[in-house]
Amino acid sequence: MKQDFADWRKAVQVDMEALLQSHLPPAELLPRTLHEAMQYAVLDGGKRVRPLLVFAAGEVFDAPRDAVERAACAVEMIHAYSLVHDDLPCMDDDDLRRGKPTVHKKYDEATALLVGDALQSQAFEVLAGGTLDASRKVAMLTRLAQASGSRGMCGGQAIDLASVGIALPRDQLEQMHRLKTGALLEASVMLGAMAGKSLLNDEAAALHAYSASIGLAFQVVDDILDTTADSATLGKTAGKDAASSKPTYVSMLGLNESLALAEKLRQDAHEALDIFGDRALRLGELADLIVQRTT
Ligand code: GRG
Repeated sequence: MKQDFADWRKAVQVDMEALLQSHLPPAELLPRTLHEAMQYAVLDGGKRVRPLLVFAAGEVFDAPRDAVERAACAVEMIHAYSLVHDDLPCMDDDDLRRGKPTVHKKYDEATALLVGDALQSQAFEVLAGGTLDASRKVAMLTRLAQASGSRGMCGGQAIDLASVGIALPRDQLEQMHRLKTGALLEASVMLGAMAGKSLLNDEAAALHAYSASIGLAFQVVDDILDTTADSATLGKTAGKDAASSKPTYVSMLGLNESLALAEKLRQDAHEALDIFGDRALRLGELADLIVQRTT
């Protein structure tokens, strides 16, 4: 019988803590402050949604464990770097992340900048290691580079920064989120899949449709939680978007319509998985988690 979802999720989260630790430079290694701050940014915190997506997609395509683990560490390192940089005074200027002082508050701004830079390099080094054949690794490295660069997460962040105080039309708001948050979530799904058996075209299209739905749902729910949850529960400053007059789904559609949209996206995600049958059970459960999460 299949392991209960909550147990599976917990097991992946526990494994990830040890794996991330093993793929980060030891805190005793020079330069000690930088290595300690990298560990501070990555370990002991976060929902590990992106690694969970890698593991779940890897399961659909029978991917070898080591390759899945490396891909999961790589996407989480890229994600952690983005949070560290996003929290800097020149961007979102935040003091609280994952229930702890942000890296620039705990250390200083220069260290936070370097932590992000070094985590990004570390992510690609980890993904380049292991025993998958070289052509597959190059494809995975390229995918992660595209998802995190100017045509992915960084590009989304640039649009976000440029749109503060501007009422972006819905299609442009969606495009911004597709890049800023959606690209790395999709890369997590695709890397898990690419680590396993070769994908058929309709399978790649189904994963793309699934990722698009969960990516948007993730953002809609993030906007909902920003207005309905408190900072202690979220582990980051709540109410930030409204305070900085950022366009959000809640400000655009209202709370009820945003909740309905998140539910519709959850259903779309499940539909996209139909072609995989039971093999995609975990991916379906993760779509539920993304929409029903409270942090
Ligand atoms: C600085 C290049 C660069 C990019 C920053 C991801 C991002 C782009 C900024 C984070 C700001 C933010 C709150 C985005 C909304 C969605 C999001 C990514 C939330 C945080 O992700 P979670 O909820 O965080 O998965 P945990 O801590 O659980 O890992």
